[in-house]
Amino acid sequence: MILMSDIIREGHPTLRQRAEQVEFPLTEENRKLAEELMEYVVNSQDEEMIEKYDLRPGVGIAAPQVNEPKRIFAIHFDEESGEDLSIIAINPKIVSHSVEKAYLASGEGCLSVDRSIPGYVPRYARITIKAFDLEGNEYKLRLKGLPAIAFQHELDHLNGVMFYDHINSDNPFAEIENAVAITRDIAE
Ligand code: NB4
Ligand code: NI
Repeated sequence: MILMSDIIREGHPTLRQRAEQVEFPLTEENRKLAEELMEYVVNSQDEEMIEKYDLRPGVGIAAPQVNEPKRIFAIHFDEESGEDLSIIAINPKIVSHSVEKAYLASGEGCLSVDRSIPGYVPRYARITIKAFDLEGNEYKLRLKGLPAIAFQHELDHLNGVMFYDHINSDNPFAEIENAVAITRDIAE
């Protein structure tokens, strides 16, 4: 299982690299990697596992964060969170997006960033994505709200982009044109 000690932190060159496309059929190694990414996210939302392994809660994690520069990530929102999205995305891409932007009113955090960086992270409010599952079947989804924000945060990791690259350094909480604020209790 993935532990915090497996998660690389900012400053590590892999976090600034463009990750490689994944070939199908998946190698046993890549299938195991994808499944372990999902396992981490699910574990990180389970009080006992958090306690036992000192995990930092997350709703997503990308392969580069465990020093695997491959275009794979997992996102998981459990039922309680009111968002039902639990996906492994391989070779994901955004095929279209809204003009309207959105941002988390509470800002964003990252398992690879051990400091709080305040500020709005402008992202697309609604996106249509395509990705492949473990069997190599392509799937298409329309996402909005927190799932859309999470998908864009993870996709950024595959392109060597960190959430704070989007924050207006002069005025981190400057009003964002044509954007909607997403308010969620993100108990990290
Ligand atoms: C990715 C997110 C940062 C902004 C929004 C949120 C948490 C992360 C980073 C968008 C994607 C990890 C991956 C949370 C969290 C709400 C749901 C369900 C019950 C606790 C959980 C807490 F932990 N971000 N952490 N950061 N990243 N919501 N929640 N709650 O997930 O670095 O690249 O369990
Ligand atoms: Ni992150």
